[in-house]
Amino acid sequence: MNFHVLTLFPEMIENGMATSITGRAIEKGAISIEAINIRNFAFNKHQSVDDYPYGGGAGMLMQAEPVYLAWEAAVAGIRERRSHTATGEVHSGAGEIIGEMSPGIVIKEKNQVIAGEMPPCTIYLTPQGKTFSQEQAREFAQSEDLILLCGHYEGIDERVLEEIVTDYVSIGDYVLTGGELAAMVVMDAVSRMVPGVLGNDESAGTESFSAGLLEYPQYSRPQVWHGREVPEVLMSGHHANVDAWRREQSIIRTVQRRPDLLKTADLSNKEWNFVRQLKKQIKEEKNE
Ligand code: 6GU
Repeated sequence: MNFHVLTLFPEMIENGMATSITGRAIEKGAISIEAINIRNFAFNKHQSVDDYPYGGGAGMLMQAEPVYLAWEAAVAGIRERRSHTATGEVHSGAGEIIGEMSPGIVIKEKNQVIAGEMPPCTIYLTPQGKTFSQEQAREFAQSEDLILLCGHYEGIDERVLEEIVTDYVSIGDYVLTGGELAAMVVMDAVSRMVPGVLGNDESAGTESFSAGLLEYPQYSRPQVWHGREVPEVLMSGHHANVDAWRREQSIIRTVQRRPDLLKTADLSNKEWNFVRQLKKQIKEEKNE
């Protein structure tokens, strides 16, 4: 997975992703992150990247041209790398199409990419986008390259968005000062779906959220802390009982904290009855 981030603050992206699991994934080569500074593409008279909005109003807008040139540089880099990858893998013929690699890119001859290629997925991080989800993270993880566009000021000239953006993504209903943190949220969630990024220990529990239930509570040593005991069943060594207890705790927690998730949960009839019972109990407690 190769991330290409178009931003006015490349060091924020580089520093933010260099730590912990994503940092290790970069070192291992399971993911790569290229932060492209939009300011390097401000070739106009004043080397500016922002200007006042037509029609008036507060704040400044990012101009179309520097954003477009930064995007073109990202796409050119992707095509260049893909054409190299193609040589050696694809046997060249005399002009006819001889193979297909990296979705949408058709190889005609050695090192030659022809028309019909699709530009890579380009994500604009904006509170006006579709709310990001685990499902979307899984979809994005199928791409070999993702371009992420981070806005600043009051937004970006609409015309360049129309030309380059394939997906509008928000990370929640609140407003950030810029798209960088949102881009890092997306890259983190996508990265952990990429094979080789998580170790075996870390990948356990990955699917619980997508199954429509929250994770069960967990405990480690000591057995008593601040007078609080670890639930006895977890000390029993009885695996079936432990699994049953955890499943029940997941259901209780989901009903209490995120009842909206239950819509997508796959529960047995017995468990749905348990959910009804829990909901009734919560309602009664509220009325007391
Ligand atoms: Cl993706 N960008 C910005 N600037 N603010 C946000 C957001 C994104 N998602 C929620 N708030």
